[in-house]
Amino acid sequence: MSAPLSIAPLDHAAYLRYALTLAEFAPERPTNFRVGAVLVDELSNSLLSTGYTMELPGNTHAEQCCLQKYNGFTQTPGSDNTVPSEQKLVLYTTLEPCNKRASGNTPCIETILSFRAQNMQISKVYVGTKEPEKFVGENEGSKKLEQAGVEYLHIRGLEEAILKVATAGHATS
Ligand code: HJL
Ligand code: ZN
Repeated sequence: MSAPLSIAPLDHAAYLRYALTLAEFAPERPTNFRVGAVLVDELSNSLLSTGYTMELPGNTHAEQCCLQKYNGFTQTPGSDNTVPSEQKLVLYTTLEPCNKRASGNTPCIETILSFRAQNMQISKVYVGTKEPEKFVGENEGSKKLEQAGVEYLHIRGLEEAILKVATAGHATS
């Protein structure tokens, strides 16, 4: 997928709003959050992949779906998948990527960093809000990204809307 977008280059709030529209496709469940994610080449301003919670079969996260789909588009057996120098991969996600999952599944931080091992460096992660301390205590996702040299940027203004979508289906107390 590489589509021209009507989103202006570096309009981070617009990309996050787009990710939020994707989050609304996720099923409502009391045991996780509904999240949307978008992978963009920041240099050409092209959309590379999208994902939302449980888009792919199984108990999948938005970032995981987005990156797994991108891998599916680009991976040709025997080919070099290095990000060309004219590309700069950045990930937008409505919620801070997870560093620990209550299910014990692979956290999205590991998936994001594993892209680097395949020479597909994700330079920046733009996030709409931190993960609420509901399922796994404090999420250290942002810290782990920064420690690994991936820029982590909180884009402000959509927190309330993002949490409303993320927690739909949760019991109110
Ligand atoms: C992010 C997602 C999603 C979460 N976070 N960034 N993207 N669902 O698509 C984080 C939350 C975990 C719970 C339950 N949610 O999802 O901490 O069952 O959903 O592995 O810890 O873990 P599982
Ligand atoms: Zn995750």
